[in-house]
Amino acid sequence: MLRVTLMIFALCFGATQAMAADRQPKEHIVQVVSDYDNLRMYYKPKLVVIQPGDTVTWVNQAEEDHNIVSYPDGFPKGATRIESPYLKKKNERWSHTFKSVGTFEYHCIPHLPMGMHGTVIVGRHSKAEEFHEPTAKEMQAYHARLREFYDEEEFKYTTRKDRKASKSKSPEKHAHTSKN
Ligand SMILES: [Cu+2]
Repeated sequence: MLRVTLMIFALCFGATQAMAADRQPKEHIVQVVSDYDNLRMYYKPKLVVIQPGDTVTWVNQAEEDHNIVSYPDGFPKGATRIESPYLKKKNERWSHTFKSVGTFEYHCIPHLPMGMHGTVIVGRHSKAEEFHEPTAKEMQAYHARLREFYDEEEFKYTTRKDRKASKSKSPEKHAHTSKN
């Protein structure tokens, strides 16, 4: 893993001007916690702030099915969406090296209603308009994944755009203006 990380680092190095020349890429560990006593499933820490080229490794703390999946509109434009396979066994791990700057919002599909979500900020925060805008096809695929666990009535996922639209319908005035 380290060798691969270093190789990616070497490949990206020339293009990533923001990265300090003397900085080595780091690995950040996020524990994937199943707290059966308190009926909670969560990522610990819930937020990691890293630099481009760093790797985040999620480690399953129990024998429980969890995954790490980006919301369709929860990652920066031009970046790769993250979706892990299921971590099933205790100590099973999955790593992702983040090359693009911005905010990545993710969650665990089966435990989303329990609030199992997390955030990775790479370099700096994304502005709302910098997030990936999902295509209809991507939304369909994402809803198909959710339907493996929930029916439509049980779970509705709205995009950033939907939320913005429903917000602007309210009589409340906002200072910002829309680009559209
Ligand atoms: Cu989970």
